[in-house]
Amino acid sequence: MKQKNNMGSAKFITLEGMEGAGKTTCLKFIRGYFDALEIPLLITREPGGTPFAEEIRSLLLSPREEKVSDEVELLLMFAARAQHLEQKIMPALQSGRWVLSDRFTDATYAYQGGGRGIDSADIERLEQMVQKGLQPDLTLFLNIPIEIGLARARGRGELDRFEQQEVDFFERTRDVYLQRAEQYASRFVVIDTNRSLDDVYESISQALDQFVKG
Ligand code: T5A
Repeated sequence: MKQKNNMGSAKFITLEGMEGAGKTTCLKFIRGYFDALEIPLLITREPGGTPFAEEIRSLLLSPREEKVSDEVELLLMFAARAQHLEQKIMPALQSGRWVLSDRFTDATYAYQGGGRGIDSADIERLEQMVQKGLQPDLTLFLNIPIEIGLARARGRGELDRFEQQEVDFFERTRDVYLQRAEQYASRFVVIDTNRSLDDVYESISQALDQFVKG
């Protein structure tokens, strides 16, 4: 069931994707799409988005020898999200500005739930506490076969703490994304990015046209 963000006409869009699926590449295209329509769009990211939350991002992504507990990872994701929502996302939506977040809570269900195996009921409790009912209006999920995405991501150089995981971690992560895309079909659009960028951009344009222009 589609839930509204209750912020008047300002929309909350999220961009999700497997490693190497092309989020950063596609974000530039999406920015151009909204610029052309003269819709002011705040682009931000998770974990991160504010100076404090970006410090939490560094903690989460830096490779380290000490094992980080799965629960700590989950709590830090939501700690960063709480800060991001309070300081950046909610004020923007309340002022009528559209927001696009590069990753949001679907990533937590996918990576911490699917990848790490944390019970989704625990994630849901934190989601309710932190988001107070806020849900994205549209989620674009960039999907790619794991091996191809990892090869692309690894081609960029040094790997972060998540990119160092094994293939089966990402298989579980992607399974959850796809389950959520079915469960929340009214807000999810799955985009196959194992194609030329022109084809990917065409699919993104179609999804955005349908969402923005109805
Ligand atoms: N995380 C995050 C959680 O575990 N829980 C959470 O709750 C949240 C919010 C950081 C990590 O945090 C985890 C998930 C992540 O592991 P991130 O910064 O979003 O999240 O990290 P990345 O997945 O690495 O995202 P990026 O946008 O940096 O990388 P992408 O998606 O890999 O995108 P991009 O554009 O850099 O593409 C990779 C390469 O592929 C090429 C590009 O040129 C680039 O070289 N490429 C293509 N090549 C051929 N054909 C195409 N169609 C191509 N598209 C891109």
